[in-house]
Amino acid sequence: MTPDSAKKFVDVHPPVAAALAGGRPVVALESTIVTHGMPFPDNAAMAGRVEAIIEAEGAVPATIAVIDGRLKVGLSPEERDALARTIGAMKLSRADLAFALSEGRTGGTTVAATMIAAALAGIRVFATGGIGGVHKGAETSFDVSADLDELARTPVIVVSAGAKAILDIEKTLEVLETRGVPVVVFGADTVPAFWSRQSPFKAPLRLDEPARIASFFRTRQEIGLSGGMLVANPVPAADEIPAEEMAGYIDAAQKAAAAERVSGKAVTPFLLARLLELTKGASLKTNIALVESNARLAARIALSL
Ligand code: PSU
Ligand code: MN
Repeated sequence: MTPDSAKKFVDVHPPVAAALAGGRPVVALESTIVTHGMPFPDNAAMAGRVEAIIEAEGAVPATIAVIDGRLKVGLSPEERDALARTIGAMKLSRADLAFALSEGRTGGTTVAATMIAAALAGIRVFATGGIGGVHKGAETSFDVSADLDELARTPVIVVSAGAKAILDIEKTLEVLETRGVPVVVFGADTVPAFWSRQSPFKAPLRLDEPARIASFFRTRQEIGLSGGMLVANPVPAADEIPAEEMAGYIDAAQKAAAAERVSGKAVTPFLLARLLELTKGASLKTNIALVESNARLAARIALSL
């Protein structure tokens, strides 16, 4: 698909179009976190706050979603709120993004689908919470997120808090390395584990300034390497849940998923919802804090680019 043939499916929100035309910084945001990752009304509040943070940093936010078969790059506050309230929205990745467009459906875009849309629109920086990765037990379930392949092929910088600790972080790092995806930890020597600042795994690469991340991305493109880059930004210390404490909850959530035979696309939303109950809301509070922190860093990288 060439960007030209894609144009008829895409609505670029006017402030986003103006920023892109003027060469001003834009940060893409995903929407599966809105439709499947958090309950209403926290999802709506989070989506608004994250956009405000990006604006305060001097960049233009572009939340990406599919609404009634239109690929939206940037939403109005009304569209954002309506999406947050939508019941039964699809969860759209590379495999089903075009299905939603062709069938006139509504859905949240995952990291993979948001990267595709961002690249189509000419947006190079994208902020999310956590990426999908290799699930624990993938050696029998084969559950490996399409986000990893997308990082390998689509030229977008994805700012995350690492891979969710519900995943097998070590295997996720192995796959990223195999596919040639740089993993840059921002300001730390170990890979963060989403709700927690630390994991046992050493940072593959470390950079401490947004401008250096922008420069690294530019250099990759200048030497002709295709594909994206993962930035892992540890959750702010004040908001973290220690890894030992999360481990017990994650174990319980995983046992529940196995007992209820949850599979495929339903796994990540199921685990997140179960953790929200088990932590009595603490996991959600941390999730919101880390998305906000990632949005701030993404805006600073976009400004440097
Ligand atoms: N991080 C969150 N909440 C989410 C997700 C990430 O805190 O809902 C979503 C992202 O959209 C990511 C997706 O791309 O989960 C991964 O799903 P899967 O494991 O099915 O590929
Ligand atoms: Mn999966």
